[in-house]
Amino acid sequence: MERNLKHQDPEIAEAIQNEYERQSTHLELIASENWVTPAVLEALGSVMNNKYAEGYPGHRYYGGCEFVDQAEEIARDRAKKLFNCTYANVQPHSGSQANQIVYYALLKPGDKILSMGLNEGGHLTHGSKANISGNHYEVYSYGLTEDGYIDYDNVLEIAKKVKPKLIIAGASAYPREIDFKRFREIADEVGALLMVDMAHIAGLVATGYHQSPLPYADVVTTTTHKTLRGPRGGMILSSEENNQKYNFNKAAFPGIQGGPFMHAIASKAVCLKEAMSNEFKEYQKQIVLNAQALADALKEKGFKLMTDGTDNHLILIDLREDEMSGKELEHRLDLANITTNKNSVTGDKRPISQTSGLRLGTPAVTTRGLKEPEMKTLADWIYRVYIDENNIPKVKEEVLELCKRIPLPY
Ligand code: DSN
Repeated sequence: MERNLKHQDPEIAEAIQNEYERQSTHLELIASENWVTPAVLEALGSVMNNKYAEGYPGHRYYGGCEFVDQAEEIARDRAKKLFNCTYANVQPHSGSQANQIVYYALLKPGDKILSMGLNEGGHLTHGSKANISGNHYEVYSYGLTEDGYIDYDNVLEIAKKVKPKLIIAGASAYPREIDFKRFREIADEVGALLMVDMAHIAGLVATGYHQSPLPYADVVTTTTHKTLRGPRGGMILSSEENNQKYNFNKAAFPGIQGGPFMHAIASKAVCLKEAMSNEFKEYQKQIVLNAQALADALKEKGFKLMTDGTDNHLILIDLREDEMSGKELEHRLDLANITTNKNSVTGDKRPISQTSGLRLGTPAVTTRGLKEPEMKTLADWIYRVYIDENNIPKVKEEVLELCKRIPLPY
């Protein structure tokens, strides 16, 4: 059998090589992306891909599962140890699937959800009309203060009025620490369940750089590929007691998913082991230091930031009062080999296709090896591109120089 991709399928080999070139010659500031280690990639591209294993370790619907059982048990044990909980399901194919599984376990169609709105920084799967969650459930949204902080009093006020079955905490674009204890108090006051989607901050939670939601939430969902720096995928964490009560396992399989991706599960196990190391802890610390250095440097250049800064890995540039939209700034930066994404911000008057925010994140550039001095340089480049598009070619040249000086880790 031909084992060489380049020989067997030159077109796809070329697309992969081009993507590698793109990643090595661009600075990745998308807050949800990262560069996994070779070990994570090796497990992902392994023969585990070839195995069907519907069910759970020890209870499968297929023969020959002894080694995939081994991998899944290791992954579950590591997830429980890392996040200090008694239940983990590592089968969700993604964060969206993890959320859908939890809804299926906890809710009936028509039940009420209270979550952060998509335009405020919440996630599509937390009840957006464009998503199944927004159609199957009655969704209410809580807002942010004008400068972008979660307004906990407003959450409580709406919760008291609406009496939701489920409150969701967690966001895709929120630069500050989330007070999960406060969310628990609100949920208790109105008799709601609390789900936390910690996808963006899972790496910070694992290493103590963000309060853990596990002591407070009835159930926690996450992706494994953002700050946690693993393969693309999802996980559900809770207590074994809650799994007995709500049966998350059954909601995952056969409720929502069929065969689990055993290659992804093996790879999740590798990333969870890495996340227990001192090196990973240092890495998470640097993510936050870099985000804060970038925020400070952007402010020095005159940019307005939502909440005026950051506690975590991401920054939201506030363009609500600006002539330039998030889309235009994203486009200009793209031309200078700096990859970002436009993002709606609270009170945004521009349509979602334009937006008045730009989201920046430091997980991937920190993996690459950039530190505080480079964050100053980045802010300078962003400013020069923003102020005059004629600066783009020169900035691109400088970005390419930096990419050569600090190459990708492999
Ligand atoms: N699309 C992810 C993000 O960029 O935040 C969330 O799923």
